[in-house]
Amino acid sequence: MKKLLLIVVSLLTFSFTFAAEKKKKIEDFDKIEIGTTFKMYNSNGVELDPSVASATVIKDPNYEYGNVLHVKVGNVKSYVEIEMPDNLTASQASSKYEKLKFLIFRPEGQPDRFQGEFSLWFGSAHSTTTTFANINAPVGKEANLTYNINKVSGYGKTIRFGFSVKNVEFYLDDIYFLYTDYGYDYTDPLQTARYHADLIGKNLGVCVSPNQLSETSREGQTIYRNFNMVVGENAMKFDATEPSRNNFNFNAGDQIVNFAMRHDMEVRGHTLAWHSQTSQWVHNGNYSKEEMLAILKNHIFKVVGHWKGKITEWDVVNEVMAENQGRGVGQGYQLRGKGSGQESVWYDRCGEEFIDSAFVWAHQADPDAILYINDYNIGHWDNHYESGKTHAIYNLAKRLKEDGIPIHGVGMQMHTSVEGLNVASIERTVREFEKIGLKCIITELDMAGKNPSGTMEQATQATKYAGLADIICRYDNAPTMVVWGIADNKSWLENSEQTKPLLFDPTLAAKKSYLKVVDTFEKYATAAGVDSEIEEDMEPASKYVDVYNLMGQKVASQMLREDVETLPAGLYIIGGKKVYIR
Ligand code: 9MR
Repeated sequence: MKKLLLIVVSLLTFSFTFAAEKKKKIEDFDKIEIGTTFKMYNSNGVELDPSVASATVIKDPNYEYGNVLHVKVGNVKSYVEIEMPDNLTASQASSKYEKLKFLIFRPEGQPDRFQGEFSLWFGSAHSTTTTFANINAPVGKEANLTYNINKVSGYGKTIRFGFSVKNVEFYLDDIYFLYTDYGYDYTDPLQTARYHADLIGKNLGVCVSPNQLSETSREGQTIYRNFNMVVGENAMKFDATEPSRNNFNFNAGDQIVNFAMRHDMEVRGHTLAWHSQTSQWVHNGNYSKEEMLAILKNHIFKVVGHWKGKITEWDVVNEVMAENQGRGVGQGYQLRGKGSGQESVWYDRCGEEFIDSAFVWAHQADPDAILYINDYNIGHWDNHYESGKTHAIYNLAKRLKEDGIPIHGVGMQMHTSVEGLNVASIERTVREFEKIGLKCIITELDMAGKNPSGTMEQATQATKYAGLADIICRYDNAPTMVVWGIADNKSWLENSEQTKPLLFDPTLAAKKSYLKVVDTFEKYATAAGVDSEIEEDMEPASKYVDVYNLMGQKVASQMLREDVETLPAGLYIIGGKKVYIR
């Protein structure tokens, strides 16, 4: 008799409350004693004498139960100063809050024309000045004004704001910060992309350095809670692993692998044969072709061998394509050659066979590892400056595969821009590789913006990140998307704090881009129905199960099936299926 066993790990009770707009009150003056004065400053931060500019709390002339701030500006552009709530500092407030909103009332007798710039400071740090324009505050009517906040640093505890208009008077009330609360709690696994990616067997990865991996730091936690794959940003490169000939140092890489194992994450190995970050002794040694190949072979056997079974996939060859190719499918490829200014030490001294050999050696060193060739400025198939190089690497990967070389796929680094990325064109490339039986994954994604404060641009970025995640969810030959860094302020890209290329902001709060990626993985996990239950046709005999973690290590032998729910929270493989225990 067949028995239907249901272990419900259904998590339908949670809900996402993304993207609600919230406000934080700064001041409404109602609890401040009438007659209290606030300081006024000029645009150079010099405090003004009350005879030049004043701000006094008065009873609201339009509403008997409330107070307002009566601001009088003389012949100097003047700005009122108000303390922020909760001891907020300039840097905290300006990174969390997006807009300043307040009510203004201009009494009868004021000129109709009210034109100028609006300016805002946090403490003495300048945040925003608008362009000269009509300010929409008609005489005799209450008006709500809203201005964008730009991030500043510093510890100032006040805001200063006002207009570049002289000889005016107005009332201020109901001053608020506005912000978007995405309702994201990173300590709840169900709200993370990782949770959903795990369920559908896809990888969302991030590059890391060992110093980011403390489990007690918010950064370390952000990494393992939100991502299920890591890659060493520098730790496994040639210069890090073999600093002098045949002397290997696996320390930094081991820290990454151990962290990954503690958190059931996969590891990508990056990278074995690359011209850059190859130790000086290789460049300077004046080695013959045979010696160079022997050096590379030894390196690959030692490094891949050291992490055999622990590193799932390797970038075997990195950035070997010459930059400007201008060629189509079937028209060959050009490698980084001598005199091009882009030499590869391996290609120069060994010729193309170093590529074929590197793949063969990596495969011999770990037959289970998935092997990639990786490059930048590839991914867009048609009508794009990347197209020629995309076709060239396609031609090379196809050649390798047809020659029986153990290559499994192509890694598109995708150091790209919000403006330059065309998701449909990337999908076309994934499909083209699928047709020739190769994987095609995203290995070093960052998407820089052009406009330093653009909220619109960040919305577009979110849509494009989600578009790429969507490809990862739909194509079997595209199981992986790795971002090149966690927070916008910590990236190899210059000015990244301004161009905001990544998924988390400098405070490690999830950006809209991350939340859209979560939504995407969740959509496919829900459609696959994998998070609600496991069903098994089991004979009564299999009352006991072995339980494995995601690295395939056994964590419990012959456990009573109904007891699996007592396991510590996490993902397990039970009866060949992923099961989430809350
Ligand atoms: O992000 C890496 C940075 O910390 C290193 O200084 C740099 C040195 O070349 O390498 C960066 O990572 C590169 C990656 O290994 C290969 N593709 C391009 C990446 C960005 O330069």
